[in-house]
Amino acid sequence: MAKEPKPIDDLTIWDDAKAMIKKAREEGIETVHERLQMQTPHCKFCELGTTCRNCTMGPCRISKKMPRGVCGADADVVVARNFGRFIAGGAAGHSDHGRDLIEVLEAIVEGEAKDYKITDEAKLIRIAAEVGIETEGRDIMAVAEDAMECFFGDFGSRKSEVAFLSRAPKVRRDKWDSLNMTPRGIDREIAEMMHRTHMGCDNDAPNTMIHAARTALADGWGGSMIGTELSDVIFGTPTPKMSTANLGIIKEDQVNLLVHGHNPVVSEMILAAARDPELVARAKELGAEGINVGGLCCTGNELLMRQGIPMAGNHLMTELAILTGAVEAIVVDYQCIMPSLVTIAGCYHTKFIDTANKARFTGGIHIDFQPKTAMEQAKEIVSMAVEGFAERDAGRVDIPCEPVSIMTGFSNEAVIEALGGSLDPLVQAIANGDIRGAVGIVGCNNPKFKQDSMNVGLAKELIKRDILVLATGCVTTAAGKAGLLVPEAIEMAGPGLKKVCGSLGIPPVLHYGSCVDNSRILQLCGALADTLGVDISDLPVGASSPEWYSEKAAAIGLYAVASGIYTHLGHPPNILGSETVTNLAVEGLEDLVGATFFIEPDPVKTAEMFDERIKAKRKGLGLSE
Ligand code: NFS
Repeated sequence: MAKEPKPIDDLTIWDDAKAMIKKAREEGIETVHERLQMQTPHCKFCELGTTCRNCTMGPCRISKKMPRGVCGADADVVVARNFGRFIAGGAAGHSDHGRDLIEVLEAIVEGEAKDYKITDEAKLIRIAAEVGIETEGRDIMAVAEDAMECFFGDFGSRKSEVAFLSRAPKVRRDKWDSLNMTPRGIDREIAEMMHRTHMGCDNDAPNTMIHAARTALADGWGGSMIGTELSDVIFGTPTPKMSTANLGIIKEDQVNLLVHGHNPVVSEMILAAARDPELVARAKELGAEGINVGGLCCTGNELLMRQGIPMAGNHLMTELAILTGAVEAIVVDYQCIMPSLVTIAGCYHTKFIDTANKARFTGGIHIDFQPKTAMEQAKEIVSMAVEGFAERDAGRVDIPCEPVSIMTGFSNEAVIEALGGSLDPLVQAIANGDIRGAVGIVGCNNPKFKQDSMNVGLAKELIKRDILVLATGCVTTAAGKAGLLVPEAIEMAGPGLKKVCGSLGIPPVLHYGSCVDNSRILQLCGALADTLGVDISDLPVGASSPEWYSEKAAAIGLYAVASGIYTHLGHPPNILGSETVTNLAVEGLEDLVGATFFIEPDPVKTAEMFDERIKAKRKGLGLSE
């Protein structure tokens, strides 16, 4: 590489990551950090969002010198179109994941998926009743079938709104109606976004942005929410439990299998197969103490929430986990999986196994995972990992640390139970100022940031100010590694939060699940607003994705804002080439939906911004400081 590599201390806040980056450099293995450096500086037009590749009269680049593309589109139109498609990509990812859960439910109903079952019948009945399905005295499979039909219907074009929109306050739904922002069907809004951004269609940037918000809402209150709720129905609703995190969860004396991706349909079955006595016996025959399943990214979060498996790391730890030299297999489904993992796995004995036809990796071992044959295939995968143990080169193993404890499992159901059956104690604590407000910190790592410096820095600053933090996705392991996900972390919190969390025995940063589980936070906000008789935009709450990178994170940010939640991003999406779009995002949306984005790379300043907002919202509700 021509450029001098960046000092390792600038790349991450973690010792385990530093040790593995050092090892990668010594062994001549390239990681995301070197590739970012090679790609820098990035194309200025692309950064500003002013490149258009939507037709072959172009491609065009819009600038002061060349203010219009061949078709006549200006910077506003081009930026809005690009952003709209970016959001559609994110909404499609989450929602297609949600659809996969409906298909598993369908297979259960039809008796075609013997390895899956309805684990939480009470939750199925509850959500079915919520979406208007008759449940009294009916067979659970009949209820499941109706729920399946209802949710499949949410993806289509025959409804005026998706079913779970009933969880949003009436004032909010009226607002969406008046703005043409009500999500009608999930696939419909995504397809319409592709249509609108075809050359010659929606050539009015604000109008395109409104539809982007509608598409994002279809994700948050539709596809993601269906994904979360049906995962709970099929695999169980999370309850609080303890686990561990960081690269130290990888065990020298065990077969290590890491699950990576998003959908619990694959990873839950892998975990079950890893407990198969025959496979465990075979692992022991080969000299291992057992089979250890560790989590990466969001499918890790799914298993952590429900089964308490240990977490190896978040997005920027995925390459580094393989560098321990002790991972027999990395099993992936889809989303957030760097194709570089195949290459790095190839530098070791690690088998890279992909399981989804819609996410295949050249050079990976492909298993076409189907609900019908799930356990059989999961055993085949685990068996590959077990046999791989014999190929491990002990001389190349380096597990850089001991794991730290974390607490997980905070579904809304679990929180309400901990509160004694209703949200009232939480409302009380907010009203008396012990909890001044709440912020969800969600999403990714991005090598453009010192890994987890923002994720952790912001969480610490907020809890100090008695602002409760809900963490999901890749922020989870960040918070966990920083010691924020254990009850003892109340020592880092302000006096009010310390009192409330201390009395409940919970951490001041609650692990709320994977990225699709941000829908849990939406539901909670809806319920809080209803309890108080106000709109979501009146609540002292916020959302943040400090180190975001993905289309999905942008969709999350936009559905949060469109739901009335003031939302922080650590760096801007590629929209700065349009003043109209930028101003709408950071200002204009306030008048429309009662919230905006704000962009701020510094965690302390970000916390101050949230603090100000929360003060104002508390005042608006007539609450004292
Ligand atoms: Ni969500 Fe970010 Fe990916 Fe999960 Fe992690 S990178 S958008 S947090 S794993 S989806």
